[in-house]
Amino acid sequence: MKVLLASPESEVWTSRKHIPLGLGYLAAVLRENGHQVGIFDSAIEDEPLETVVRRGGYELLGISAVTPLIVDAWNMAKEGKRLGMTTLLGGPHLTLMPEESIGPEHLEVDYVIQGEAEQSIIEFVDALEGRRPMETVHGLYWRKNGEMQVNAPAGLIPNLDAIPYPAHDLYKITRYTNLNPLTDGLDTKARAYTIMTSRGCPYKCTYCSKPITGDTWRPRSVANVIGEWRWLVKDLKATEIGLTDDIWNLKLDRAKEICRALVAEGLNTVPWTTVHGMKVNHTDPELFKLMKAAGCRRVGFGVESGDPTILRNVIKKSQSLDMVRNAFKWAKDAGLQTMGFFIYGMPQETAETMEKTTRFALELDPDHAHFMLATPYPGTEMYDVIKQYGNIFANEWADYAIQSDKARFTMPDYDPDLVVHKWKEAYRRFYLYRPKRVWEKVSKKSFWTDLPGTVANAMRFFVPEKVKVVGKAG
Ligand code: B12
Ligand code: SF4
Repeated sequence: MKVLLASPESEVWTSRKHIPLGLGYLAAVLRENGHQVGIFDSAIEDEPLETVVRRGGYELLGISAVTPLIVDAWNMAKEGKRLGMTTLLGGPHLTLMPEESIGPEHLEVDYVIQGEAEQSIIEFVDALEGRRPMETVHGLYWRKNGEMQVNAPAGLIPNLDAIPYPAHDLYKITRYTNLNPLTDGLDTKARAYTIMTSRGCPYKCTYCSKPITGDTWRPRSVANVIGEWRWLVKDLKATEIGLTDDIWNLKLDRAKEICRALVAEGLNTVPWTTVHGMKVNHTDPELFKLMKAAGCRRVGFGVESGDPTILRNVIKKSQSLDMVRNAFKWAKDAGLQTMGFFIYGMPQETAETMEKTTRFALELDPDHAHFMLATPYPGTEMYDVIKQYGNIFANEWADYAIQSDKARFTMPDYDPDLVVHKWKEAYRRFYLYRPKRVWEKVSKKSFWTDLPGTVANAMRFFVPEKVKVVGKAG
């Protein structure tokens, strides 16, 4: 079958210019099973979908969506139906809310697959071509005689070494800018690929939506990881690599083994970063030294809060402030750039707790700080708590994007205006009010070459908003 796997154009995530790894995995299994497959990533295409579909003669359109992009995905499915294609949706949002897209309001969607789909998509294409009953396709939501049918779930893939490497060769790699200009990218002109060395995470942070990869950590073997890394470096000429695991360093020994193997294989010439962030309590000084030797340039850490009570009881991060301090110190001592992720406005947050977070960011002083507004994704504990005690403002799924600068909910004794104020203030205090930081920014070439972007960000974060602030704001 001729299958086009697609990522919709984002109206909410303008800076995204990185490869859609999940589609690469699906493309690889489809290809391995004899199907003709293409990847259409709207973020970087220079032709309309229609042109690509007609030229390739594609019959099936498989669209991926995270929550903020689901409306874009439905629109793309409408276009697919107009072109006479069968439409299939999958990805994080569809795993959380599969029924929404197969209901009567979305007849543009023919099928939904829930969860990791490397096995189900092959079963599904087999069923479409009449080689097995549709009822036997795992994780499938579909309509039979107008009624919704829900098949048996797919479950997590136990042995990740058994699936092929993502079809990295199908990405139009020169069109991607970098991993993420806001946080992870080292070089905006890089041939930047991503790699996932494990899936899943046993922690249960209350804001984290991990519908796809789940709670069971499943590592790939070191040999399997190194094989893909070698392909990226030697054959595909990667100039930057991003690790996108939920938690690649869960087992310290394995993380060190990967680093040693990168050195032994001479693959440490291409710089890499930890995109999603590392968990601070699974680190030691030796790990960072090995990472540095293995080519790592920058490490990200989920710090989240500077208030121990919010960290322990509200976020349930299972890490202490001292663990965070140690990890930053060890990483800096090893000569790595650091990046911190911080959240503003979790339930129960006050001016005091958010002030502690800002002060903690200033104390840690990472090379890059990424301050985010708390966002209640469906399926998280945070979402359930707010649904029970508060009120979620988001009317549309697009409001769930980090880029929309609005508080997303309110609760008793919680001030959403104050949250936005403290969040923006954190950017100003970290980047604007310190001469060292201002100099770092203006002395970078990108500051001047991307002047419109620079000005837009400055307006967004650095112009103080007029807001009535309740409580003590640091
Ligand atoms: C790395 C990452 C990023 C990086 C991407 C960098 C890069 N170069 O890849 C950055 C920082 C840019 C990023 C941005 C965002 N991210 Co992000 N990200 C991730 C992370 C950690 C890994 C993604 C990945 O590589 N997955 C690997 C592949 C194998 O998984 P997959 O893509 O889900 O694909 C599988 C299935 O979903 C399914 N599938 C996928 N597509 C399709 C399509 C069809 C037709 C079918 C049948 C099946 C199917 O099959 C695939 C193979 O098993 C995930 C967490 C996670 N564990 O997945 C979060 C995650 C996907 N991100 C998330 C979010 C919220 C975002 C943002 C929306 C943030 C925001 N609010 O703006 C943006 C959206 C960007 C965008 N337009 O896609 C959430 C999504 C939650 C949700 N409810 O949708 C996740 C799950 C994190 C979390 N735990 O909360 N992200
Ligand atoms: S935030 Fe990170 S550590 Fe916490 S549950 Fe999600 S993936 Fe795991």
